[in-house]
Formats: sequence, structure tokens, C-alpha cells
Amino acid sequence: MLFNYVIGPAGSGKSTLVNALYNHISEIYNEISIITLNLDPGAQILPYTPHIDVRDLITLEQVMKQFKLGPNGGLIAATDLIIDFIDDLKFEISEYNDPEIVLIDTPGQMELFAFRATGPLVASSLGYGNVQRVTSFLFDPTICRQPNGFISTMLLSASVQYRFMNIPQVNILSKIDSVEREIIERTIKWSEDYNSLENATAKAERGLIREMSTMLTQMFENLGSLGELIGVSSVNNEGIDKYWGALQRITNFDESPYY
Ligand SMILES: Nc1nc2c(ncn2[C@@H]2O[C@H](COP(=O)(O)OP(=O)(O)OP(=O)(O)O)[C@@H](O)[C@H]2O)c(=O)[nH]1
Ligand SMILES: [Mg+2]
Repeated sequence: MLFNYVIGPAGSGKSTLVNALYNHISEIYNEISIITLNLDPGAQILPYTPHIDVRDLITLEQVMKQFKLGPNGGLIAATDLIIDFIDDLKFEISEYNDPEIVLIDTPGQMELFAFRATGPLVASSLGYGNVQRVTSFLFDPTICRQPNGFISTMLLSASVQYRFMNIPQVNILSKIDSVEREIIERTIKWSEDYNSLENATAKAERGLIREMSTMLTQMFENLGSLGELIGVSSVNNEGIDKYWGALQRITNFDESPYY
């Protein structure tokens, strides 16, 4: 069983990517059992119909009413409450005859999932037997136009990796069809070549922020924390095969039964 948790800042393309990856894998393997799981209790509209939906167990409106909370407090409480429904989610997954692949869409505000107890607890609890878990962290290319936006996203990515310590992570540059090609190429270059990031930082920043950016860049280099950044478009599917390849590699997913 492969559990892929798609995590990223609000609007970075998580739900659309879950849908695109689901379609891609379903097209490659006729017989594969693959399902989608929505873990966002506050999701309004999803670009796909999830097989399992946490909103059937808990919704933002319900929590706001029950605990007399506003939308922000409601969202925090609703996400925290997912923990109470782990057994129900496990049961629903088993009802699909223990699927080979589960693609998991996580809450819009990633900090509610990744930086509170819910995310790591859910991630370590779902699945049994030979489970392979992976997180996919999304870099939003509109935030990465400037080196400081890219460095901030790298910090977020490193924090998620730190929170999900025992789970390997794939970094994705999402929505690559939505910004100029030069920006995409430059962002990927920054992830591969720390000198180019340091040079860009030196050009774009001054004073304290430049010093801090250089220190952070060096820290990432020392940690070897970024690795590959894979560009993907969920609109025209560019890079989706490379993304699936990385997921297989990182989890040693055995695809042989499907050929
Ligand atoms: N051009 C383009 N737009 C995309 C792509 N992926 C997502 N979008 C758009 O970006 C917006 C946000 O996409 P979502 O998939 O809802 O992003 P999300 O991270 O799930 O959003 P939240 O759950 O609200 O945080 C939507 O308008 C999508 O249509 C892509 O690959 N290319
Ligand atoms: Mg979403």
C-alpha cells in the first residue's frame, strides 16, 4: 500500500494535483486499485469526487455551530478533530479492499495539518501491513519568483520534512504552465545549484536580508535538504510521469503485479 500525502500552502494546487495524479496512474494500469481521500474538512469545492471524504464525518459548519467558533477557530478545531475519526477512516479504506494506492488531499492551510498534531498522527496511523508512506510538498511558482520567496518555501518544505521525520518527501513545483518558462527554469536551477541561488540573492537583496538569505542558502546546502524539485502541471500533465516515477523510486513501489 502506498499512501501519498499531498501537502502545500493554500492554493498551491494540492487538490488539482491529486486529481491529475489519480487520472495518470489509472490510465497506466487498468487493474490497479487506487483511491482518493479528502482530509480537508473545510473544502468547499473539490475538482474531483473523492472516494473517501472526511467531510462525511466532520464539516467546518458543523464544528463552528457546535463549538460557537468563527471560521478560523472552526478550521483549527475541525482539523484537530480528524484525530477522533482515524478508526473510521481506516475502516473506510479497508472497505475498498485495501487499495494499492491512496492519494490524500490535505487541508488548504497546511499549518493546521502539518504543524499541529493531526498530520503526523494521521500519517503514522493510516495503513497497515507493507505500507509505503510519502509526502509530496508543493512549491507555488508564483511565490518563487523572487529568491526570498523561494527560500521561504524551502524553509516550509524543510519544516514539513522535519515534522514527518520518518516519511520520505518529494518536492514539486506546481502549476508550471501558469508562469513564464524562464521563471520555472530559474526556480529549478536554484534548487539544483546553490551558487545560482546565492548569486540571485546577492543581486536581489541588501543588508540584513541578504546576509540572512546567504546563511539560509548555506544551511540548505549543508543539510542537502532540497534534492530534486519536479515541475508539474495538472492542467496539461507536463511532468506528471516524472512525478509518478519519483514516487515509485522513493517508496520502492512494486508495480509488477499490474503488468
Ligand atoms: N494553470 C494551472 N492552474 C492550476 C494548476 N493546479 C491548480 N491550478 C489552479 O489553482 C487554483 C488552486 O488549485 P487547488 O487545487 O484548489 O489548490 P489547493 O492547494 O488544493 O487549494 P486549497 O485547498 O484551497 O489550499 C485553482 O484555481 C486551480 O484550477 C495547474 O497545474 N495549472
Ligand atoms: Mg484543496
